[in-house]
Amino acid sequence: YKGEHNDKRGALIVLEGLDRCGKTTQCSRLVSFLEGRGLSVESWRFPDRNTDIGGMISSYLANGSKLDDQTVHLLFCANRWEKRSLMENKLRNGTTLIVDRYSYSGVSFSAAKGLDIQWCKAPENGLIAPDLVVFLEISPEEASRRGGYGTERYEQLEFQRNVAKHYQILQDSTWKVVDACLPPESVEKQIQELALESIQSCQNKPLSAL
Ligand code: DGP
Ligand code: NA
Ligand code: NA
Repeated sequence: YKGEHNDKRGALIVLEGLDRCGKTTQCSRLVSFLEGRGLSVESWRFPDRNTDIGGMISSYLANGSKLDDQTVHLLFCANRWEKRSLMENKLRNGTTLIVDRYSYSGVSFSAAKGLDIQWCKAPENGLIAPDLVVFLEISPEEASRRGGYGTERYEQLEFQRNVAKHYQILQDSTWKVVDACLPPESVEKQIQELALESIQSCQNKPLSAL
């Protein structure tokens, strides 16, 4: 006998957006909400700074190490690849993953530096495709006013404008755009509805690849 729970796969739900769009807060609120519904759910984020590769990324972001743009791009990507099989196991075992950033950050941030977008996309191919991408939309100017940027490498207005342009290029019909400037409770509610719908409807779809 295989319980109903084990027959259902989890959903891969990604939140994307510029730095300071509120993603991290919304991710944890969504996880609490889904847990409250008795669902099996985990909070993930990329970069995952807890691996060796993640440590290299973290030091790069803190401006502590100089690496060329291509090398950094491949490190971020490798950081997703090193979590791929665990991700697949969790999803197949019925756990929904709420992921703070994924390949879209990878491509947008690197292409914003001037790297060719197709070159950036290539190594992401084969990673698990999300069931839902929630894009928290905010203007770079508005984001920069939110408590100010920290000291990390990418947290600069001009660069974030460029990232925003590339997010726009990547956006497709599977993305759900949520206005990040609405009151937080309203943003939260919209994301909850999108997530529940995605968890429901992914049951009929096999896992697929980017
Ligand atoms: P976070 O921990 O979410 O604040 O992300 C750290 C910074 O790294 C943030 O400015 C976004 C950026 N970032 C996230 N993923 C990638 C990626 O795959 N490639 C590049 N180049 N930057 C990324
Ligand atoms: Na950040
Ligand atoms: Na964040």
